[in-house]
Amino acid sequence: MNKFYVTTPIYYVTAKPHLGTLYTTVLADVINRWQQIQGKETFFLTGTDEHGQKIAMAADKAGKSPKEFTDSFIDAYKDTWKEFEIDYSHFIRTTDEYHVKAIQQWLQKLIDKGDIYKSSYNGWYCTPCETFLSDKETEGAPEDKSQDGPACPSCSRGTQYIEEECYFFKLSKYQDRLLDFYKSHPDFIFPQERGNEVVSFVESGLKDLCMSRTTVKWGIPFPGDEQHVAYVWADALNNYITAIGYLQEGKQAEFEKWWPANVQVMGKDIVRFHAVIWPAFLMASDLPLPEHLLVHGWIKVGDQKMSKSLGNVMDPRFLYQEYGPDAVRYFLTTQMAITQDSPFSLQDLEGRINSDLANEMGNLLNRMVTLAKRGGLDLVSVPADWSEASLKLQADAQKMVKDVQDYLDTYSLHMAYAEVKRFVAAVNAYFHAQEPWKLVKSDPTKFAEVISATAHSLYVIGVMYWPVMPDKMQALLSAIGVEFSIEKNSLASLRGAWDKSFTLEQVPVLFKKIERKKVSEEVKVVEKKEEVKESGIIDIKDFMKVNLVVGTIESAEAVEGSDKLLKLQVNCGDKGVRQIFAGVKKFYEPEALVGKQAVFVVNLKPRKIMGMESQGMMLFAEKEDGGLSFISPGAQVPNGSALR
Ligand code: ME8
Repeated sequence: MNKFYVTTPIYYVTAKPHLGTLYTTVLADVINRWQQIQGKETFFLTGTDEHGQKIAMAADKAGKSPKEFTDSFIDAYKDTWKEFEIDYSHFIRTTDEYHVKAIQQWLQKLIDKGDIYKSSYNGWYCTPCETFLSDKETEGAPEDKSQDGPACPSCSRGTQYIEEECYFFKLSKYQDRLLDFYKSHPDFIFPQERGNEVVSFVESGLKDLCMSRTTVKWGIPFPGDEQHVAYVWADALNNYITAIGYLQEGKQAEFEKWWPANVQVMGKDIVRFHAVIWPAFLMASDLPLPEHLLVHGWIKVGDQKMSKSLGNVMDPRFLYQEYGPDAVRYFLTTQMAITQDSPFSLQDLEGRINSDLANEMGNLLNRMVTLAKRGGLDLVSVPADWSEASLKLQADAQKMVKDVQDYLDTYSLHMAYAEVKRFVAAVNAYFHAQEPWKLVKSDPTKFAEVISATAHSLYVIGVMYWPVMPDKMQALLSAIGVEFSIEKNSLASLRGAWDKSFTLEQVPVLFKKIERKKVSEEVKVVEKKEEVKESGIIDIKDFMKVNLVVGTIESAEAVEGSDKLLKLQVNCGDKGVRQIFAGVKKFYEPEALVGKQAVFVVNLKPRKIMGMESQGMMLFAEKEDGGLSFISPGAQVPNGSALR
């Protein structure tokens, strides 16, 4: 099969994209490009999920119609993907007309088949996840249904009780077929541990799924019963087939060409939807199931998942401007282990840029080209003989390519690229051991051989890293005279003996070393004092606008690169755990603040500090000596207590 179809989830457009959504999308892009250099014809789908209660509520809060609201974020998604070289084939929006029509036809098909029936639903619902909780998940729910219900097992937020007429999908009917499928396809889900969780969930028993809502108006009208709109996941999951022509006139051949998907990439929050409901929908539609699901862990900030609702998201734009797209793509692909949750920090990102990219790779290219040119070697030809060390390097390159291929067959991206990184280190070791700076005078033949082996190695590195860093690897390859194209420089071009000639060009600065200074400047910009408004008398209404609460500082750490800032995690009770920056490094050791109650403003517009959000302000009193002292209540009070 020479085709490859890869998808990302379609993201809820309640805000601009963030580092978490970028992570998934970069992984899918790397997979897509990897397939391209293997000579496959590929289709890469991404897009946005635009219906449902969550979007309707967010739009309402913003004072916009749902469509106006979702429209306002689309450019931000498309621009960010463009900046990060995300080469998608199609961007689907679930408000697209072809999708809406296909969903209505699909629902009708299932109604006709008897897989959808009308009844009524009552139970607890999590709006942020757009999920109905199972019986097991609602054990211990409050008697009083008007209260917030049990915490959602996925996002830990409160749930609401709903009671309404709805259409059900006979999910329970597919329980045995699903279990048989998992058994006969043990590699359906990568990594496999995530598959085990799914099997035990299905084994514990599936209930039929509510497929429509009457209390939500923002959705696809249910065929034949316009009081109902399609449940948002019933609408969203099918994007993977409507985008390639499912149930659209004249598109059957295109649909059959691409479906089933080879791999569908997602975070672990939505694995149940994709590994249980989605396959059951496909079974009911008599369609084949996707080959694989690739399920990755969270990008975390401290102990928390990075998420729009927690407000701790890192803005991809900041990373793009500060570090460039390829370095960020490199970091996300190679440093985040797909199997686990991984913390993200700018310090780690800068560390990798400086050591892996600027030192190891950039310097190697630079030193090789500079030295070769100094030795008069603008054209590097194939030597008559390869030394033992060069043959060893060549064998190492072949092995590395094979190992990468094996790892990528199971979508172990971070493991695969760890092999390329190891090879870069091996080439550096070879280059230094050969001491070409001495050979340039003493043994020009050997010198030319070392340069050729290094140029061949850089060629292999350039092609192998192209899926991760398309722009920088094209620059690397053109420095050794290779105009990159997928057809000419595919994986196949790396196999066989080393027989290439290279024309050495001027070396670009591939990756600039990051000076910590740069980050401090950023901090200074953010720290710049807001203009103080002319002081004057205010009335009580003005005072009441400021939401002051007591919170407990759960953790505190110094912000590296800043001589002023401490980063605090503050438990503000029902106002949540807030990340708040305070410019008091000079006055307090971080440990001295941990466990203390203090006063915080919690309705300030969030500010970006080093790309992270500060979600409030800690209050201090000025001391006589110019120092600052925090303000605490006279007695221990519950977190979130208001000041009046
Ligand atoms: O769930 N770390 O949309 P969504 C890693 N519309 N990945 C993260 C992340 C983090 N901190 N935060 C988000 C939806 N993601 C539905 C999907 S598909 C038919 C419908 C990524 O906007 C990750 O891929 O909440 C996660 O699964 C997805 O964003 C959730 O995006």
